[in-house]
This record gives sequence, structure tokens and C-alpha cells, in this order.
Amino acid sequence: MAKPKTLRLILGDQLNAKHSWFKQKNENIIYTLMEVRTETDYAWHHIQKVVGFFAAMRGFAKALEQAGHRVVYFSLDAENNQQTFEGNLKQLIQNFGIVKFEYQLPDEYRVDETLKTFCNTLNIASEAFDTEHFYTSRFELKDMFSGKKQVLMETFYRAMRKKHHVLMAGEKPITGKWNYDADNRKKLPENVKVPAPMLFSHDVSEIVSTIEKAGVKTIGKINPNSFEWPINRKESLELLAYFIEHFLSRFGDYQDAMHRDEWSLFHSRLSFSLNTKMISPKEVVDAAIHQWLKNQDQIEFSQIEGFVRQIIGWREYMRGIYWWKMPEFASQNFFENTASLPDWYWTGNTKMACMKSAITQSLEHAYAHHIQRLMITGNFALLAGVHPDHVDAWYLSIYIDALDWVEITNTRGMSQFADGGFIATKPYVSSAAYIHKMSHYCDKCHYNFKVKTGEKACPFNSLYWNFYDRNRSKLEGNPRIGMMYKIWDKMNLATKTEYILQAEKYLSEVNYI
Ligand code: FAD
Ligand code: DLZ
Repeated sequence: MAKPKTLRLILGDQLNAKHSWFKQKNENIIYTLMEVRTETDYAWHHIQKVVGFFAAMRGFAKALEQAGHRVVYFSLDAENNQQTFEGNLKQLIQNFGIVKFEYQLPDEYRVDETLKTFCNTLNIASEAFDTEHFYTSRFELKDMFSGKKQVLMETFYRAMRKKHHVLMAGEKPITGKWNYDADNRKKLPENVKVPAPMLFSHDVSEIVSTIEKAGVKTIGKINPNSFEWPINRKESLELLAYFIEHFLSRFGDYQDAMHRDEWSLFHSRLSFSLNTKMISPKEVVDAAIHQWLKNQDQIEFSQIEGFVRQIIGWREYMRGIYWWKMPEFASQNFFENTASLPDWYWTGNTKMACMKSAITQSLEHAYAHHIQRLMITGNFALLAGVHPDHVDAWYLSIYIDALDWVEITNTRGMSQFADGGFIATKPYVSSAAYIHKMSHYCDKCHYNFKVKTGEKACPFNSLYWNFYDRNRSKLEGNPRIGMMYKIWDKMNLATKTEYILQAEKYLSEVNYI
């Protein structure tokens, strides 16, 4: 008699080869991965994002099979593909006489709800497992801060350092100081050469053709003969090794720098590998610390601390906030913004050099680094009063690493202040002076970063003051912002009026600036 069979679902962002599920081979366990329209169509994903996920899923399925596991893979164009997780799962449960359904906890609220509902409809047993990827469990941050007056990343980060003994000497930080953020804000000098980013070169033409034939709506560009992102664990580890050898020693210094000719500077570009779980945050952190320990004469502590903070700090923090605050988080709009996203967010066709550069590279590489996302594209959207739903939709589309749990917390929370300051203590907005200070964009711009009004005035300048003026009742009481209103109040009425009129002009013709 055939043995009772278990069905195990692996989602596209659960490609963790080290998961304990895979320690033993068992012919009565069937693994399934599926390319489905519900996932390709919930956003207008960048073509490189869909291709990256499919290529990595296909490779993962093949590797499992080669290791002796039983796998059923649904490609997008398979005839029996029902194009939903539930449809395909139902089919498999019937066809294989499955007696138990198992899955790993999804990182996305939407998919979590779908699978919970699906399990409730089943008349067989079901069980959810941890993904064995993150440092924290889903509700660890909520438990840590529940009932506390202040929820701060820094508090969480220190607790993480202590709990996981990262860069610690007993209960104290190894150098006596927790955070070197203040040292991480340098502009890139002309004499510092940035090593070339590590690019892979996969032929993904078959996947691109399947996506196109199916009529999936995507954005952005791709070279089907030379796809540049890692698509398996081996390549993810190579990218990690390349980062720690060539970029880590400058990571902290130039973390906030921007440059028109350098699309990834000293950043790791590991977010896709991490978010698909091809590599774990602990592997990344351990490898970076190991490199620093071996080369302390060449790698200053501020570089490694800056990097570790992003992974055990920000990344885990955003995940914790997500599970604490969803689903309400997804509809917050503190400033009651209503504007549409300018059309050129989808084309890069604007006269502002910084926006043009950040958007064009995003369309070309499905990537922008943190400060481009926060202080260029996010900054402008907030100054222009764009509805956070539109901003979210754009960020969820355009980046290869964009998954709801980390996209929405960064976009709606950190960047758009739509949560009223739960994640960020003040809105991340700036005038042109900051952009000029941290980048090389302004040198070759149609606009002049020093000019506030008139034909060549950089839009960031008048929009900046217009933002503060428009949102005075909501921001004035914030102790981190009071200074801005003092400066504004000291300006004479004529100047203030000119700024507001200039901002209104730009907003009224926003698709053409
Ligand atoms: P590095 O600069 O090399 O940093 C190393 C790692 O730290 C990253 O790979 C990432 O895993 C982690 N990290 C750094 N900053 C953050 C952060 N703020 N939140 C979470 N993890 C962080 N990150 C995503 O992974 N997916 C998203 O959809 C996403 N959307 C964003 C939207 C906005 C508006 C902003 C401001 C930030 C967003 N981020 C997102 C965070 C950050 O910009 C990216 O993680 C980073 O740019 C990825 O590039 P990298 O791997 O080269 O990062
Ligand atoms: C991003 C993505 C895309 C484009 N397609 C798929 C897919 O067809 N099948 C799948 O399992 N996952 C896909 N993903 C990643 C999912 O969106 C991700 O698994 C969920 O959001 C859960 O976090």
C-alpha cells in the first residue's frame, strides 16, 4: 500500500537550501514551487524582478531534485497551472492523495492570509514552519516594545547586538561605542575610485519569452542574454565574497554618497539574495565581521558597524514593524496626500538630473541604493504630496528586492512618513543643498541647486518650504522640526510668497519639470 504523502509548498522568496526540511530525503514528501499569475500580477514588476525570481526558483527546484527530493514545478505556461497557489495546491492534494499540507511562514501578509484561509478549507492536516532565515521571530519586536513609550531602531539594534553577541565585549559594544552613523556621511571625492560591481551574465531568454507570451505586464529593461543578478546560492556567496573584499572597507564612509556615474558605489547589492533567502543574514554578518577581524589595519570599525547595523538593525526592525502593524500600516496617509505620481517616474524623462539618473538606473538595473531611494525619489514624492498608495506601487514594482514586508515599511514608513512618525522620527525631506552636498548630480543639471525661484530654480528648493508650510499643523509640535519653522518665520512675506508660488507652479506642471 502506498504510504501517506505530505505536500510542502516553497514560495519564490523561500529559497533557503539550508532549511531543516531538506536535511533528509523522503520519497513520501512532495515539494512544490509555482510560477503563478497572482504573484506576477499583484504589481507591475520590473522584468528583471520576475526573471530573477523565476530563474532562482527554477534553479532551486532543479537542485532539490538533484539532491534526491521529489519536486513538482509549475512553470508559468504549464497547461495544468491554475495560476493561483490554492488552485495548484488543491490539484496536487487530489492527484497525489496528500494527507498533510505543510508550508513555511510567508513574509507577506497577503500570502499569509491566503494560506491560512486555504488551510481552513482543507479536510487534511496542515502545519506552518519557520523559514529559519531571520535573526528574529515575527512578533519579537512587538513583544520587545509593547507598552513602551518609545519605539526606536537604536534600542532594538543594541538589543540585537547583545542577544546575538555581535561586535560585543561581554555586555558592552566592542569599541565602547554603539553607533558610528555620524561617520557614514561622506561625499565621494574625485580621487576615490569605485571598483566595478560584480555582474553575472545569464542567458534568460527562454524565461523572458515565456513571460512575454503570457502577457504579463512588466516595466524596465533587460538584456535577456546577460542577466546580471545572482540566481542561486553559489553566486550569492560569490557576490558576498566580492563585496567584503572590494567594498566593505569603504562601505560606511560612502553609504550616503550618490554619484551620477556610479550606480551602486560601495553597496553590497545583496538584497535580492537575502530577500529570496538564497543566503542568510547571519552568513552575511559573520562573513563581514570575519573580514574585518582579519584586516583591522585596513578596515576601520565604522565601516563594519555601518554594514552590520543595516542587516541586524534596519532589516530585522522593518520586518518586526511589519508584523506588528499590518494590515493597518498599508492604508496610513498621515499627511492626507492625494497627488498622482509624476509620469516620468516610469520613464526617467525629467530635467532634474538627480531624478533622471536615479530613475533611469532603476529602470536599467532594477536597483538603486538606499539614499537614492530615500533622498531622491522618495524625497520628491513626499515634497510633491503624492498619495502613499502610488508611491508604494512604484517602489514595489521597480526594484528586484521589492517584497511587501520590506518595501512598505521603508516606503510608507521611513520615506513617506505616512505612519505619522512611527518609524522615522522626522520626515526625510531635503532641499537641493543636501543633494548637492552628497552627490555629483547638480553639476550637470538643467536647474541650479542654489536658485530658489525663477526659471532655473531647482524644484527641490521651493517644494521643500512649501511642504513645511502646507503641513505646519501636523509637524510644528515635533521637537526635531521646530527649527525649520523658526527659519521660515524669519523670512519676509515677499520671499515666502515667492517660494509658495514657485512651488505651486512646479506642482501644476509636474509632468514637465
Ligand atoms: P546595502 O546598502 O549593501 O545594505 C546591506 C543590506 O542591508 C541590504 O541588502 C539590506 O538587506 C539591508 N538593508 C539596508 N537598509 C535597509 C533598510 N532600510 N531596510 C531593510 N533592510 C535594509 N530594501 C529591500 O530589501 N526591499 C525593498 O523593497 C526596499 N524598498 C525600499 C524603499 C525605500 C523608499 C527605501 C528608502 C528603502 C528601501 N529598501 C528596501 C531598503 C534599502 O534601500 C535596500 O535594502 C538597499 O538599497 C538594497 O541594496 P544593497 O543590497 O546594496 O544594500
Ligand atoms: C515576486 C514573485 C513573483 C514575481 N512571482 C512569484 C511566483 O510566481 N511564485 C512565487 O512563489 N513567488 C513569486 N514571487 C515572490 C512572492 O511574491 C513571494 O513569495 C510572496 O510575496 C511571499 O512573500
